Amino acid sequence: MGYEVAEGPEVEKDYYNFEALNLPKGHPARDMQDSFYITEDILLRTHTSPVQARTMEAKEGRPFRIICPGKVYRRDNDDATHSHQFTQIEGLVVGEGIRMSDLKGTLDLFAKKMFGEDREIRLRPSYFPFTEPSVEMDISCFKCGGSGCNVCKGTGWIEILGAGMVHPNVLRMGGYDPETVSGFAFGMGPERIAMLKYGIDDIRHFYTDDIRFIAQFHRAES
Ligand code: FA5
Repeated sequence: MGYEVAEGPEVEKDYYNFEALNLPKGHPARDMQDSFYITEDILLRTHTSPVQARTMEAKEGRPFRIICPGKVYRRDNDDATHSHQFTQIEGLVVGEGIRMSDLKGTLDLFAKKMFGEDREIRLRPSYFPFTEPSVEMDISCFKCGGSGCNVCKGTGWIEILGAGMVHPNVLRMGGYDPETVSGFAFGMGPERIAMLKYGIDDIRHFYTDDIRFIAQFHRAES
C-alpha cells in the first residue's frame, strides 16, 4: 500500500513526544501516559507517535505514508495486561485529500488480513489530543464471530487500536498547511493483539525469555 518504515529514538525529546502532538506542558491528557523522565526535556518515549512529528519535519511539506514499529515505555505497574516497556506500531498518511473514509478503508483491510476475511470493524468516538476526530476501532470477535464469548467478554467486539484524522495543530507544527493538506494516523499495541489472537493470558510472558513460551511461535504461520 505504499508505506515506508520509519523509526525514531526511544530516548526522546519532550517536544516530539508531547508538544508537537498538541500536548503542551501542563496539558491534562499527559496524565494518560505516565512517563519516565531523564531530564525535564528528555524522556523515554511513551508511544511511537513522536515519529509522526519527526517525519513531518523531515519531509518538508511533501506527502508520505509511514509505518513505525518500536519500543515504548510507561510508568505503568506491571500486571497481566500492562508492561512498563512494550511495543507499538503506528501508521501515518499525509497528503492532499486524505479523508476519514481512507482511514476506515485502510483499517478494514488491515483487520481482514490480520484476523480473517469475515471480520467486521466498528469505529467508536474517542479522544487523543493529536487527532480530531479520534476513534477507537473494534473488530468483530474472531473466536465467537460476534455472539459473545470469553475473548470478547460477551460483547461480540474486541478493541484493537486508536486512530483519527491528524489534528490541524499537529500538521501546522509539522510544517504542513491544514487548509490544503490532511492526514490520518493509527496506533496499536501488538502484544495485546497477539494475546487475543493466540490466547496468551499474561503480557509478561513476552519478556521473561522462557524458551517453552518462545518455542511455540514461528516466523511464518503454516
Ligand atoms: C496511544 O499511545 C496513541 N499514541 C495511539 C494513536 C496513534 C492514536 C495515532 C491515534 C493516532 P494508547 O495510550 O491507547 O494510545 O496506547 C495504544 C495501545 O498501546 C493500547 O491500545 C494498548 O494496546 C497498548 N498499551 C498501552 N499501555 C500499555 C501497557 N502498559 N502495556 C502494554 N500495552 C499497552
